[in-house]
Amino acid sequence: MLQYCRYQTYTVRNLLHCLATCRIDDACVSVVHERSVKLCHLGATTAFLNCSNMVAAPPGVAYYQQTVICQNTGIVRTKSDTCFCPEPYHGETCELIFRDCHDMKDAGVVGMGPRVVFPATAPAPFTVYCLLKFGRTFIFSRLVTGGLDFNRPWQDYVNGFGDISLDLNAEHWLGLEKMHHLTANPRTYKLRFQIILTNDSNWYTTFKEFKVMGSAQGYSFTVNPNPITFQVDDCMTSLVNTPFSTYDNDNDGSGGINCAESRGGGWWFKGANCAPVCSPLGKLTTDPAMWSGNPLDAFWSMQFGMVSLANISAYLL
Ligand SMILES: [Ca+2]
Repeated sequence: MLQYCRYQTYTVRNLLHCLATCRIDDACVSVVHERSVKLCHLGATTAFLNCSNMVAAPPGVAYYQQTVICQNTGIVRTKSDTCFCPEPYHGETCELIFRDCHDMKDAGVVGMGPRVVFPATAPAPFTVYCLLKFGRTFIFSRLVTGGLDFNRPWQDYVNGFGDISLDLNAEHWLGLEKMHHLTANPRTYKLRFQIILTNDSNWYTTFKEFKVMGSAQGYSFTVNPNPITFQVDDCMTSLVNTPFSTYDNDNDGSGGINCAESRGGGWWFKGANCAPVCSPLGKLTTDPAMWSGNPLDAFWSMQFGMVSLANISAYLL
């Protein structure tokens, strides 16, 4: 005769109801369901283990031994007794959390596209664009010929805009609040700009120890002053501790000009000349003669010569 160790008995509609009752009870690891009387006995241990209060199961019971308890809304795969974990949770019982795309890479997740992460300080999980082969968490991507308008107000830059689920190009701005929570993770992040020109050449600049402060600091950032690579103009180190600016929230420190307005996009602008003149989100001149060195260009370097920008993105490593 089947025996089990029960600690709680409920009246239930059916076996599924009995299992659901077990799943929301942290102490429950097994159930015995008596169909005829609609009783569900919850067990604090699996039925085949010895325990002090074993009772004999009545005949005709449906018995289910759940050997895995899934946390964080994970669902038990009853055939294999493993957990199916919704992102950002993973691990044997969904007890681990993906804080960023790097965590996913470390866990063996592959591919690219939108994934759900949950940084430790964030109030809720959110979606980022991941390139998992390299553990990249994108913070923005812009196609110069793309359709996404980057000339937006403060709240859009705080919350993020663009739809990263739309396509592979995933034009978007993740949002300052999410950047803040991501870089508040214990991991130290590198920030890398990737610039692709219309001749398909790739350019990178990588900075160490990038961290975006919170709203109280105007979402200013800190970064190690020594870039790892330096293929294009350094547009970051002189802007450390500079608050973010948009056309409707001018924090560029110059009373005579609104840099975000004149450049057509939000950025960490500073000073009367909005230096340094490499906002990746600014306007792009339509005059080819002006492509090299025009302060209104989107992201220029003398090294680019007459070749224009096709895509610029930035990601955390
Ligand atoms: Ca100003």
